[in-house]
Amino acid sequence: MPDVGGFLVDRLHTWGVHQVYGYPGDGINGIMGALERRKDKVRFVQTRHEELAALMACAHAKFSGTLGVCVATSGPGAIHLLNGLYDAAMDHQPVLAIVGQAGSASIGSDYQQEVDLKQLFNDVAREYCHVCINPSQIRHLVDRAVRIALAERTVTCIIIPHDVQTLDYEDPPRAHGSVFSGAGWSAPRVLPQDEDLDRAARILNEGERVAILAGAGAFGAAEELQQVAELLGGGVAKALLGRAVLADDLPYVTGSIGLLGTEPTDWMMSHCDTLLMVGTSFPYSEWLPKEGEARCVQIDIKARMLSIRYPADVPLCGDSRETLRALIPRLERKRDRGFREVIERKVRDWWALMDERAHQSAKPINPQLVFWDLSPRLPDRCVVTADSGSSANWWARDLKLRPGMMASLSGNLATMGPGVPYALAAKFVDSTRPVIACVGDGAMQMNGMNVLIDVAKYWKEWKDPRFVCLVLNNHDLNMVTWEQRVMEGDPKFNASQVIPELDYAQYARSLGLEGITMMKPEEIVPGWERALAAKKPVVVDAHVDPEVPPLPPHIRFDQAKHLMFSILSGDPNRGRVIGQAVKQMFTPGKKT
Ligand SMILES: Cc1ncc(C[n+]2csc(CCOP(=O)(O)OP(=O)(O)O)c2C)c(N)n1
Ligand SMILES: [Mg+2]
Repeated sequence: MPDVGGFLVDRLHTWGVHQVYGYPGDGINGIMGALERRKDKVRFVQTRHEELAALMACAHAKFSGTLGVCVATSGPGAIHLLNGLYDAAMDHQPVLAIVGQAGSASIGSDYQQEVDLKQLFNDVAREYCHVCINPSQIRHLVDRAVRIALAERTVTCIIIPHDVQTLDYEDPPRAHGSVFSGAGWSAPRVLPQDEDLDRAARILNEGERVAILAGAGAFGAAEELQQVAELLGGGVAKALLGRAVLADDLPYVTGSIGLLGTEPTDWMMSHCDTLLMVGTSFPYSEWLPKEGEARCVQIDIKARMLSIRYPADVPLCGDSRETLRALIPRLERKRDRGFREVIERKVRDWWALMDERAHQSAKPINPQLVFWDLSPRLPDRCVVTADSGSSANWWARDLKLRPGMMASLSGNLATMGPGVPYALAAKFVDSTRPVIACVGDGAMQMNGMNVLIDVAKYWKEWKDPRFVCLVLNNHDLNMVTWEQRVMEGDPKFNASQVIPELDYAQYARSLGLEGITMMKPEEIVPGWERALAAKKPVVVDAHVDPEVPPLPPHIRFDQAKHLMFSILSGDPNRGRVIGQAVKQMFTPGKKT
């Protein structure tokens, strides 16, 4: 019989786990030894930091649709995992964290590296977090932690004191109190009741102006969403996590929603009489129709996510694709296509406006132009990640994603630092896909630079070497600078917002990777062509203007007032801020 660590790894393998992300420490030596002896079955991927291991496990789940696993030592290692685990929990990703603990005999003695991990992980892993105190327990701990993570789409945690890891595993005896668990799970087909589908269809058929909002839960239901949008004559907006659910070249796809959203989405939400939400928990209700002004049908696989952002007349608990399939035969094709026609016109106008805004001059480069020029060059099947920061704005608005592409960011936690670890995890999931990470210089200094060390370590094993890390080099924590100006009416606080200068291209070269610097608008297109044809990973260091405002689709009066207040009350960059804001706000856009 193997020891507990060995049984753990074997059981994970039985569950279909082939790689785990992590970092060692003496609190998990028993598990590391077992992984070493089984390295042909389950690969240990060493990351630079435990937070990166957890973020990569989250991205692994996002891009593969399977379980992500991360491993860390007791105390400090376990604590480092937390941010990535919250990212997974809040974006509903199945991730298992396995952490060590002080030896069982010393627990409760304020021992070195002894942290109450059960208490610490009980929140993030609230569906399942347990300590292994008996070798026979490990079997059901693994079976339950994996099944619950997959079935509930959540984070689970197993804590193993380090002496227990090397005790001999024994199957539980046939005796009172023994537990006999088994491995294996496949997703069920979850469908609402027929009468609820009928009620939903009635509302959708009665509506005259239908808006659809799709989120990450609609992934895999593109065909059905298109059919529904066709039948109902509506438009489809996408929450950030649902960025790749439908291609942006469809004429009725209005793009993203919210502060990082588009004008056609905003118009559609404020003029619809019926809202169909599919697999989304987009949090900002102020960007949805006003309560009472639209009737709502919502589809979500998790009942707890129903009717919390907008009161749903018919909340449908079900799988997006299956539920849409069941709805389609109940829907009538709307004869009046007027709403659709306005949406399509607004979508065309919006893209023309994006084109114009991207081509406004800036100092030295308008960040939108970097994304605008990347958009038509995006390789087929690429994965595009973004970070929290202004990169998310331009990623949300200026890239036209095509069918077969994937995209993600930290949606609900909105943590800084996932852009590059997500991108590396995408390569571990499928190295034939080209990958592009779009991150700010703050996020690059926080996490991205560390991950690049791993990129340099692993890239030679990839089937396709294309991996581009775009750094928006603006010497600023720009998103927050704008939030402080617009939401609070405060001027830029240099001590908190300005970040140190660094040559990212040079840094990439020091790791044996390629570095490309974009200093002038004319360098953008040749830079992208070189980056996307490179035979090794590339860092694109784009020197972009921090004073180009990431404007919401329509800037509200109170925000504009705050902005003006901040400008007048001594923002160190007031002259240029006014210039860029005015240019962006009053770009007329081409009307079609
Ligand atoms: C871990 C964490 N710390 C702080 C924040 C708040 N925050 C959100 S965006 C941002 C600025 C990001 O700056 P940078 O990466 O340089 O991107 P930019 O907006 O300048 O393009 C900050 C500080 C956060 N979301 N997560
Ligand atoms: Mg920045």
